[in-house]
Amino acid sequence: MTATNGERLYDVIVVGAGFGGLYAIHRLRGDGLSVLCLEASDDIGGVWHHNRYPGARCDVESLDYSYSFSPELQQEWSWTERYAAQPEILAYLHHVADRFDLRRDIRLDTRVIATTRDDEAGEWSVVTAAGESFRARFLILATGALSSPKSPDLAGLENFTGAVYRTSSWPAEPVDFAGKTVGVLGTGSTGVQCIPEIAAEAERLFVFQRTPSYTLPSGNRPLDGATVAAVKSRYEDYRAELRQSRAGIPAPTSGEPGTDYSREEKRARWDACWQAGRGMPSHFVDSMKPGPTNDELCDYLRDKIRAVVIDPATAEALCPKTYPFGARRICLETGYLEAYNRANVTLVDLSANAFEHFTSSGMRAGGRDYPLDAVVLAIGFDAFTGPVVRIDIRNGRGERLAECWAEGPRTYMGFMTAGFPNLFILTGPGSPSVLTNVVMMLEHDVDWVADCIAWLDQHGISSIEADESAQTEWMEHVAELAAGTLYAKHNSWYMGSNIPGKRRMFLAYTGGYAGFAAAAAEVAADRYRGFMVR
Ligand code: NA7
Repeated sequence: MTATNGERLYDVIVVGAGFGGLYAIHRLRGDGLSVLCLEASDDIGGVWHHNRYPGARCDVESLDYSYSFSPELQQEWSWTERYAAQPEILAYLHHVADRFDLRRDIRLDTRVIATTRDDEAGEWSVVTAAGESFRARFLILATGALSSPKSPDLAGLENFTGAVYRTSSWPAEPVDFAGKTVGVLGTGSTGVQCIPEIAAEAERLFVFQRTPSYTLPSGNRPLDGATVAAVKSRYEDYRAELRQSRAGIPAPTSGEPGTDYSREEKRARWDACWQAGRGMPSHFVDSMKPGPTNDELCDYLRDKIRAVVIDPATAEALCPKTYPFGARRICLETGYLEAYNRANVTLVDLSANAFEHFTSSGMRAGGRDYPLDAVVLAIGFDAFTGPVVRIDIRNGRGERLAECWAEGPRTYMGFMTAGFPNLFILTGPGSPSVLTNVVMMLEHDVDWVADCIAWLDQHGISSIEADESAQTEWMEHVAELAAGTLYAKHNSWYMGSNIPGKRRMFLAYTGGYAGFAAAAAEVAADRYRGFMVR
């Protein structure tokens, strides 16, 4: 097809070649559509390409955090660990790209910086950093929820003459910390993963902590043949069960509230979860809700920290006290707490010794200088909206999406935002997104979008967009559900509160995968109720 300006017109342009983008190419191509995938990086893999810091690992089990669209792929790929490390996940994505011959539709080193809708032509014009332009009838942002790193708002960092590493864009070549004094900033999921690895290598490690995290032992281990074979023998049924769940991951539960049990009985149950590396959040049905069971679980987890970390002052500083378990993302760890028992590791509590600035040779906090050879920034992401608004997206009326979202993102079911026809977002704000097994969620969203495009084409409809009132209703529903959770009462990247100036609101749908998928299917079956077609 040819665009109105004489360029080639693709049916669909997909932005991003991570888990979502790769499956989108496969599915849309299978539907007979022409697809072009534009990827900013020099290779595929999305966040799994960039986040190659030491210790990087998924916090969803590998047998679950993998594609289900191909039974053959599912059978032929064998994960080696319960929680796959970054190199194995990246190798899997490369395998998928090769096996399904996806690379021929991907342009690497092609960063999309702007896109404008031409309403008359019914085309999206996409402009890249190199000044190239491409056109398509539909645009799909497969840009991920956690792919836009938070900018380092750290005074004096530009004066620091040592090495600065960002976990979110770790160098491809090996980094050698042997003999070095290293400082790590950030103790979220990423910091918790890389700190034990760096501690084992560096001469000296200072961990600069602003807010401590609740951590659970991951219970990671090599996957034995019998476990893998048991899942593979019934993979379709297993996936179907996950699709009926809240988060798309197994959540073993007693089905009972903790309030039915004494403190000692609860602690005995939690000890079993701690040993197994499984089931802590879900064992009691009220563990993750405000109330006495959650309060007791917080006490239990703080006692665990005190039991593992030998130095009492360090243990106390590592105990989260300003927010409850479940209000922020739970961090799975391997050797994290134990790392603080090493003679070469020092925790610097920035809540008591405030960060002042970087110097040419290190960092100053709480009136003290910390000489450093290298700094590792594990300071997080501008979640959900960052990857979308960093592209200059304009509709046919010249309105910028970033401005439309200035008071917070607005979508209908995460898929589309009113006023921007034929622009789809995978795992967009207002969808269950990062509260689920994201691979399952992405497959769902790709299928929903592909089915929608197929329906539009069958009916000779050229344009679809979210209806403003359906969108308002959806966002109110999202806010209403979130208001009853622990998340809404505390600060985290889920709330956008880690980014200065970002509107504070809960950015995901907390109603769970199964309910969301059922609602999305119902909307589609009802001729895309809540969307306007032309
Ligand atoms: P997170 O969970 O946002 O953690 C970032 C950490 O960095 C957190 O401890 C922050 O402290 C800290 N931080 C951020 N800015 C600063 C400054 N300026 N000074 C000191 N410390 C700072 O990001 P992660 O990458 O760990 O995890 C994100 C998700 O990615 C993860 O859940 C996985 O799903 C994948 P704060 O809490 O703001 O006080």
